[in-house]
Amino acid sequence: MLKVYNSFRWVCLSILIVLLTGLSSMMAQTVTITVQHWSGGLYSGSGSDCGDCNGAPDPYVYSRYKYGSTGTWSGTQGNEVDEVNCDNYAGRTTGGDYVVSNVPYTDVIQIQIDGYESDGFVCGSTDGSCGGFGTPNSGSNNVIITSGAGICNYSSLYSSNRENCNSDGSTNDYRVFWRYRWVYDAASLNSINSGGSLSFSVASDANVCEGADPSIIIGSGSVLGS
Ligand SMILES: [Ca+2]
Ligand SMILES: [Ca+2]
Ligand SMILES: [Ca+2]
Ligand SMILES: [Ca+2]
Repeated sequence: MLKVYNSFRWVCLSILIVLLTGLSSMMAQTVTITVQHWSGGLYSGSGSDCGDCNGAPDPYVYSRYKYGSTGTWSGTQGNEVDEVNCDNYAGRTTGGDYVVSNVPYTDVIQIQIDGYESDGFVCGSTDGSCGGFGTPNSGSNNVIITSGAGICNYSSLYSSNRENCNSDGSTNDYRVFWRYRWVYDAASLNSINSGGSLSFSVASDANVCEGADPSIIIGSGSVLGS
């Protein structure tokens, strides 16, 4: 009899574990992130070639992003601006924000960098080419999404460095400044508008961004009209 009771107890315990596991995966919170290449350029770092045969250097610097667990690399963002001296940085001139949803709440943002110092035919081939995207040698990478910035607001600027890129007899280091923001997925007011319920114990229901989605939220937290 005791043996039967023990078996029954184990079956109950197993069912409970399965239920709890399923419940926790259903409740796994996801977020939407927006990542921006803010600016980029040559930095003197470990010894960039800061000269140019035609005025100041012409740094073309690119970045791309992904979230750590299962994301694929974003499109390219970057700056292509001539006559920018070392340790000066040009704002983004190409590519748009990387925006992606369904990112696990606990994930990280990763960055890769590419760059070269553009030269026309007068100066031979381009200097200090990285030859493609690669992992930063120093600076920020693998930034934990929810601890690097508060909900809704942009983070401070992060800086990430790709170093020792070499071509045409020159070695260059490149720096990218970037920032990001995040919000919870599943705008709760959409569901209440369609007859659903609103629970302030659910993170995605209790946080909406001023001036964002939905746009009717104003600074006081009031909901205007319908
Ligand atoms: Ca050069
Ligand atoms: Ca130049
Ligand atoms: Ca040049
Ligand atoms: Ca050259």
